[in-house]
Amino acid sequence: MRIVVLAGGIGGARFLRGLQRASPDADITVIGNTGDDIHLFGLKVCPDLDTVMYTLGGGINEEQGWGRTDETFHLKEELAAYGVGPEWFGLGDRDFATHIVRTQMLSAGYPLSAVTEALCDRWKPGVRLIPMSDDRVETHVAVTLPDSGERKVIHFQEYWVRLRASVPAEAVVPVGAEQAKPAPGVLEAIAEADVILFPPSNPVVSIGTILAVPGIREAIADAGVPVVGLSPIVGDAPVRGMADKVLAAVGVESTAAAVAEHYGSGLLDGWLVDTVDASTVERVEAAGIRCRAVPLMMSDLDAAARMAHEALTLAEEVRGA
Ligand code: FO1
Repeated sequence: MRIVVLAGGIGGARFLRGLQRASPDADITVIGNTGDDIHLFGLKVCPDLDTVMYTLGGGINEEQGWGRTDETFHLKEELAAYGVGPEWFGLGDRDFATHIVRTQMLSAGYPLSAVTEALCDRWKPGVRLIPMSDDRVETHVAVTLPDSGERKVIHFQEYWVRLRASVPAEAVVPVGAEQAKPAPGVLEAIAEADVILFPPSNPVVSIGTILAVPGIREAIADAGVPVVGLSPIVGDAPVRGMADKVLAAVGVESTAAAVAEHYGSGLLDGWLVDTVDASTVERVEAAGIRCRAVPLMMSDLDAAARMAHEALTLAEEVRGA
């Protein structure tokens, strides 16, 4: 079975590990979000691609869900001693190596998709990981700074990591997305898929950014195969992260049903909500999306595998309908 998964960072990566457990023989292609990418110290950092690569390759810091295991921060400390920041973004020594290799290859003229493939040669994640685009896309967030009252547009990482989404996101803009082209292999993988899954990743800044690349949304809608998503919102709050902050920016309430409606029946065929949200199943089905309530807390690998199994079961149900 050929499965295509649109993935952001931690939620997407952990779901993918469950999917590999639930469907060990599946041929999985991951279309990774690159809107979180940031240039720091002259290096290109791709947090979501790296989170998927390290998680599936066994190199992730399990506790925080991003960055490398067994990490040290000497380089960051040395840079700080020169007054070179930002200090708010935690790049470790082992992680730096990835960004150096990536930047070197990009400078030599390789596209990001080829660079990602080369990095994955080391990590062997067991999936084909493709960035959504080889073109530069950067998510920016419009905020009003609490101290100065100044309205400013800042990089997504500054909003997420430095400000911890503590001020309302007034707008979320995937800068460059409109001009971006899907990376080689993205549209082909979608066209050849048997099932397309949206893991419980952020619907605005992860999956929303991937869908903002012209051609990807249309290809998924036209694929003619079941498209099934899992709600990142459980009991009206995000399972992890601060998805509610960016959902508000696009006028979507922070509920499992509202996120399903936001994707819409033109895109989604099936939607899984948590058992605590069972009362919303009817509302989602009324929107033309087949819905089931199952446990959606990815507390460990077994739980993630059960979620993946439920998603594949719902996909088969949709296919047979
Ligand atoms: N998240 C944090 O909360 N603090 C950090 O200092 C931080 C550094 C970092 C470095 C490399 C990387 O690949 C990811 C990193 N993240 C960090 C996670 C990242 O900012 C976000 O969680 C994702 O971009 C959202 O998917």
